[in-house]
Amino acid sequence: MTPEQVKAVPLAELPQLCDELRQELIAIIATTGGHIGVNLGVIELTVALYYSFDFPNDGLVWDIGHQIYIQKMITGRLPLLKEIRQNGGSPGYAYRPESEFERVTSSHAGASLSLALGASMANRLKGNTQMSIAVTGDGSLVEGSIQEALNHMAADKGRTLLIINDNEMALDKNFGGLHEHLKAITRNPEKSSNVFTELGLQYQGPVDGHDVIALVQLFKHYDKELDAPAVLHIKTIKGKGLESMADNSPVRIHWNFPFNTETLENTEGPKSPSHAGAFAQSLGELLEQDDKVFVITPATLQNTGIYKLSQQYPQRVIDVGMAEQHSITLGCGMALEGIKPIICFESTFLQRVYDQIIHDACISDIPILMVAARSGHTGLDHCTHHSLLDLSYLRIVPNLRVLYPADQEDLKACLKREAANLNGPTLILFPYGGTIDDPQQPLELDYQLSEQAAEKTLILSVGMQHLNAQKVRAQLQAQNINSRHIAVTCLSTMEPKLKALLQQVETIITLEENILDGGLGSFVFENIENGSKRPTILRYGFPKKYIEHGTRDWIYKKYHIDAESISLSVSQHFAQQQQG
Ligand SMILES: Cc1ncc(C[n+]2csc(CCOP(=O)(O)OP(=O)(O)O)c2C)c(N)n1
Repeated sequence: MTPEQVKAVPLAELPQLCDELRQELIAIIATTGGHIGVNLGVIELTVALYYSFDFPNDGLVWDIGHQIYIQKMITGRLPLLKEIRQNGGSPGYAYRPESEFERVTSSHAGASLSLALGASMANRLKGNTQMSIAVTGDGSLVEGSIQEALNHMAADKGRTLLIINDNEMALDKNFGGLHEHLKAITRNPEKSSNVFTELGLQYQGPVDGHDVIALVQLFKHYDKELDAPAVLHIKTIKGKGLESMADNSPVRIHWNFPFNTETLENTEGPKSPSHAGAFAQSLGELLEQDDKVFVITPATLQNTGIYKLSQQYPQRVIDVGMAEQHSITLGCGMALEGIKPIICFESTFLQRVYDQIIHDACISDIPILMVAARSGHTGLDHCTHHSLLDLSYLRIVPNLRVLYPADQEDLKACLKREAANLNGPTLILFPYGGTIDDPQQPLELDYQLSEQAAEKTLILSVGMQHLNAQKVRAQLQAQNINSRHIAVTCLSTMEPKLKALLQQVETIITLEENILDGGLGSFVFENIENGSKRPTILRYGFPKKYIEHGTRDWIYKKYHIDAESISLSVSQHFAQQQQG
């Protein structure tokens, strides 16, 4: 279906079109998995927007970009929706290269209103009168950048419309001062003032976000009359059409694996015990043993594995909502008073707090422990969700201790050790998913090195790449090339015994799930001392680009960082060396 075909539907038949889209969406997401709830909630909104405005001539930005499935369906991309979350398939979030209707590539909350306001100001400068629309959820409304944009928008004169899609949910039930305020407005719609009108903005709402005909009438009115920034507050039901799933599990209705449409049972699930599970187990023990330990997370209880702990320790596991920057500095404040804050992030969102880490925590050397789950490639998630820059931008921050435990056992030990000896800002990273293959042999860890004589060839790995490192080592062994494999876990300052080893070897092979620029290979290079005989460093990691989604196996092969590709490349290096 195309926007022109939507516009050709008689107004009275729009509810029927929405019902058909709803049934089709459920059938598709039941096979692909994905963000089912919010997309079921914005069917009428999306149809009404496309019916009333002229996109992409008018501007539309969805905050986060996880609610664009209907937009895909009505902008000629139904076949692509059926391929989301597959190797080589269409991404499950907004993706600019895919269509002129996707203004940006995104999955992080908070950017929509600044983008819309910027576009609106630019249009005015050019003498154009297009509408510029941002749609944000009530959970994302908390984000600092949206608040900054709201403040600015109140001082602007353009045709910018902020639509708040209030379904009273973020990942789980929403909470907090703004949430209570939206609820109070909903209870008492006659009251003429609220936070938006007090800011000087036009406000309308709350409006039934499932009444597609009323929405069209409202949008047509805005299109004709709007001459100043406005806020439209709509109420929707997250998961409309799948209420029984929504009622039973707010978290499943947010994002779900493929499921059976009759029984609503999931037909797929996680494939192996995850690092997040191991982390949560160890964190639970810390909470039990030490009442000075407090956990903070910015709306990422699920992906960090600590959801159950938040129910067990409601006073000491604190979800601050979608407020990444605040979460770090809140932890610093607690640490000033002798509390041991453990701030749990999904690694991709840690990018939002670089200055809080540097300025609020590290310059003052404040003892906080940050833990970031899903560092590295995050599989079938979006290119914006991978954390392939982690080593490059974090290991260089002065005063920050950066650790990347080698496996799940090491992660548990690392958490306990660091929490017990916390005397400065510390960050523990761990990867997405779990370890499917067990290491062939016990791992040699950088902080436990024996004085074993150096081999001429050293293989160094970070995180799950230790599995491939062991395979590469075995392959070399088969070619009579002896090597030693060490898992590097401390990325901020190299362990002294490892540093000493670097000065003695001829070849160093580094394996990492990070871009090569600034990653493990660079760390090794920086630790070769002036005057040492320079070893050859063979580096294997991702190129400096935004990597697409895909299963780890598929992506590793595509970028030649799987065991076979690395073994082949390393063997070619040694063969050339022998010839030369
Ligand atoms: C900066 C950032 N922090 C956290 C997330 C993870 N996340 C994805 S969706 C979501 C909840 C969004 O709530 P809301 O904006 O109300 O949208 P809806 O409930 O309609 O899905 C969260 C926390 C994110 N995408 N971006």
